[in-house]
Amino acid sequence: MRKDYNNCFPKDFLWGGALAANQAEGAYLEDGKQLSSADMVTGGTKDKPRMFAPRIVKGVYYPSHTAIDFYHHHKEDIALFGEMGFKMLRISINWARIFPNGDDLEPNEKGLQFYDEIFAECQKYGIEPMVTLCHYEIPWNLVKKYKGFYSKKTIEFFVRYAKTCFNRYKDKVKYWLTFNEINCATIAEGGYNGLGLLQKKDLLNDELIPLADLTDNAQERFEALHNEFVASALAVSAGHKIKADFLIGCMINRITWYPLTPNPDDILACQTKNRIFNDFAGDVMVRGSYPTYIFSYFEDNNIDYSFITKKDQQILADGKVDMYTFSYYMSNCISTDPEVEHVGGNITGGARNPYLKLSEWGWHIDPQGLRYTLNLITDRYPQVPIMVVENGYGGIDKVEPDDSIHDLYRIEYLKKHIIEMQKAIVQGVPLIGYTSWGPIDIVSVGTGEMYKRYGYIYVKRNDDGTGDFSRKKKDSFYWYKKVIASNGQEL
Ligand code: BGP
Repeated sequence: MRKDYNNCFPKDFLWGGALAANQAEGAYLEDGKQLSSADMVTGGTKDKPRMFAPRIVKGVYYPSHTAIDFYHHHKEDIALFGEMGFKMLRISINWARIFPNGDDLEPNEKGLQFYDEIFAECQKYGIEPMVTLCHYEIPWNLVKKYKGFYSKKTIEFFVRYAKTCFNRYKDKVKYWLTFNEINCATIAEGGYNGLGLLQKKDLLNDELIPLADLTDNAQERFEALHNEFVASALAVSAGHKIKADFLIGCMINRITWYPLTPNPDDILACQTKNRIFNDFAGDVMVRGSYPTYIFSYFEDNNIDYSFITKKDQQILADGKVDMYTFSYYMSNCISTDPEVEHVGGNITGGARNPYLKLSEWGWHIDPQGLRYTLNLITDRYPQVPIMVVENGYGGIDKVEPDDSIHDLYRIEYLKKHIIEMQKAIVQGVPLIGYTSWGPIDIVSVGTGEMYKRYGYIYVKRNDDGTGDFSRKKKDSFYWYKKVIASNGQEL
């Protein structure tokens, strides 16, 4: 019998929110932590605006130097998540807290203790943690010494770090993600993504790197991505040995692409875009092998793929992920006509879809696109459960004189996306959870600033460095609490 729309979320559906260490924690050199790649990249230039890089605003470094000081406010923040009724909190562990230089032989106990505390707080409120091991940052030393994941050595360091976390937290954490939005490395601008794939030539000192000085080399980028796949697969296999019931997932940035017109040129261009950006990484990680279409892409782009060895192929086949997780903020259009209007940024940009509204950042708002994407994923990987681990509305919030914040646009955005998830579930999508992005305001990855806010909880922290870090509930706080309490029935 067809499921009832109003009552379709599974009883144990994992409602919650998602954060990343470098966008929230601050305390960037505290308790033994050393620099991470996210601490080191500055803004872009006027012609080449920054993407995925912190920025210095009047002497205040964003995101990771201070951020919202989650490092010292986590008890208060997790209590607020508990009050909203969260079933799950997705965080990332900052690798440089655990292995400050990346290649250390022993972990930093103080760093490990910090996440012990986080998980203890989660437990207090019955919140299931989900951990991303690498969310857009690696220890800076690995970038300098080894060129990040371009070196096979970094695979070894990542696996040591992953095993350390698995062993330490195995009784507290069941859900793990290896790399955040790993597929962004298929695009030049997303290539370094805090993963240290690119670096300035002749890097000698710990100097901040302007984006414009980063170099891109597709050969190195795809080799580094391959090494991440191998590192991820080795971690999956090691994780399952440590605890058989771990659920370890891939995390893909899904920007669903539509052809702007029925012109076959647009349709084929769109197919290529979807294959390389949306499908490739998931295919490797869920199916355990490189898809055939990628080889002609490599050949067309003069990429020598002899780095895919027999041994690595076996590692990929042995380390398939248990679940498919993804972020979804928007869809985009592809056009082969250079004259058409384009909106959005480097990764997030595409041809303007006349049927959709845009966010303040030029992102197409497309709730139905989420259902379409969920259906595509289910058709492609019917064997694994699915989670939406990022989705949300980044906007400019206004604090009223009485400290209230009426973020109805955010409620509207989330509500429409949740309705489409309902429909997808009714259509048979095995969706097990939803962690919306930035449940508390954090530093934006795209702008490096605070004024693009996603939270249900407002953080009084401004880009000029003012603000006392106090937290306030927005209207969406009460709304999301109701959504969770009613298991998605009251929207
Ligand atoms: C995703 C990242 C997040 C996050 C989000 C929103 O790509 O995984 O780290 O920040 O996008 O992007 P932004 O902060 O640019 O609005």
